[in-house]
Amino acid sequence: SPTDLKEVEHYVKNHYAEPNDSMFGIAKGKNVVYIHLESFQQFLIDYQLTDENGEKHTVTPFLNSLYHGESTYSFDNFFHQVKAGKTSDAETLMENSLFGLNQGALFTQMGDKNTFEAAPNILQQKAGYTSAVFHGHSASFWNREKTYKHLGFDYFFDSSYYDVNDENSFQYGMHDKPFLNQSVQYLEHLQQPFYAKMITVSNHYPYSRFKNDEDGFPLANTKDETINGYFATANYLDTALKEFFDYMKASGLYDNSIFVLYGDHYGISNTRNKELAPLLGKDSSSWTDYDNAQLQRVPFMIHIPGVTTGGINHTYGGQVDALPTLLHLLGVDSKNYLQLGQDLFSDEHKQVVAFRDGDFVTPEYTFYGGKMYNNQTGTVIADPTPEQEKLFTQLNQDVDEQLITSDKINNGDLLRFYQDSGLAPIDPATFDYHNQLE
Ligand code: GP9
Ligand code: MN
Repeated sequence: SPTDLKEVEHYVKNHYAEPNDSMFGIAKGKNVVYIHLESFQQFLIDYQLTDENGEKHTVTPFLNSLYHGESTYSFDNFFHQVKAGKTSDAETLMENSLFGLNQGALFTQMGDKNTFEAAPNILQQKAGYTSAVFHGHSASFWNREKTYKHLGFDYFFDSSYYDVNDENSFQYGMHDKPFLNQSVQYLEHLQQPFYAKMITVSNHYPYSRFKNDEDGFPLANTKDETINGYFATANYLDTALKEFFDYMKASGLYDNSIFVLYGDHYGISNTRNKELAPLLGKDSSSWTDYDNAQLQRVPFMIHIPGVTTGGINHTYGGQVDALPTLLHLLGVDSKNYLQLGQDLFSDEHKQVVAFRDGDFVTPEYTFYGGKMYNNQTGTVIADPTPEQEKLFTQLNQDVDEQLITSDKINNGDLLRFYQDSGLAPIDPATFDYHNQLE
């Protein structure tokens, strides 16, 4: 209702974080290539897997080089915020700076009904961007085809645009190397500047070996097959990305593009983490929910060729913060949009990261599974001081308010009433993803 919209607008105004002057517009006019790192957790970065001979193997040498490079703004306290909608929830968060739903997936429940003011739409209307999604799987998965039209994506290259066969694919679509290889021909033909998203899948559960993975990265040696395969499929993704960057350089697109890499959600679920613990140098017997929470970190890296002021930023944030961060780098102020995250580079960015179920993490505290932990010790705070009590109440309120505001917007389809963005409404019926080659 209009009253709900007023409350939402009030929240958004109060929560807005001003851009950082030194970052605003540094990537203005550049192509944006989003790279979705399937099931990729932060602990893989810089990880070395020890094989049965005691030899160490770096899992993601290419991503590590980006992560540590001077042309990449990397984050090491960035968390996924998805729930049951998994990949699609990550997309919801990254494209809209809104959360997914507390139950089920927004893409399937509302993706083909609601009004959105998503990244492709904003960038098209405010900065003349063309937008496209690339994904070597069927268009109907997660209701993507319909949802992307509502998000304003101009193009969607699904598996029908690729040469897919039994050898180069599995149940979730094409393996990353042929997928990225075949994507470049389409990418090259997009009108620039473009906003493109590459959704990888090889590093998807069950992380099993497949034909043509010629690298033969070793398996881990635990009792859990899922954990054992995870490093090898992540390594395959890493090699695929290295190749993709080489194609981008060869095509001449690299210098005029920025690359935003993000992990969508965990790959190893909490029920398996005790088995994973020894590989992380931890003791399974003392593993707690505190440790589970810390493992919800995923990569967030913004690689800007030519820039030399990158580095590892320790700011706490989550996927909801990605869009305002990106818009500001592109020189588009997020002020007038109903976005719930905050620019990670802003001095006003509040370091409270909400999980979808109301748990949260801050630099000092972790609230997970109904318990409050001290990050310094990793132990439960059994007797909070009065100041802590007050702070925890405040943090809980902040988190609830953000989540409730998101639910109000989505459940009430409130963006259909919103006027102040200055964006013309999009007509989903104008997009045809089946005849998009000249
Ligand atoms: C498949 C893929 C997987 O198209 O994006 O989604 P997930 O199972 O991770 O939600
Ligand atoms: Mn996923």
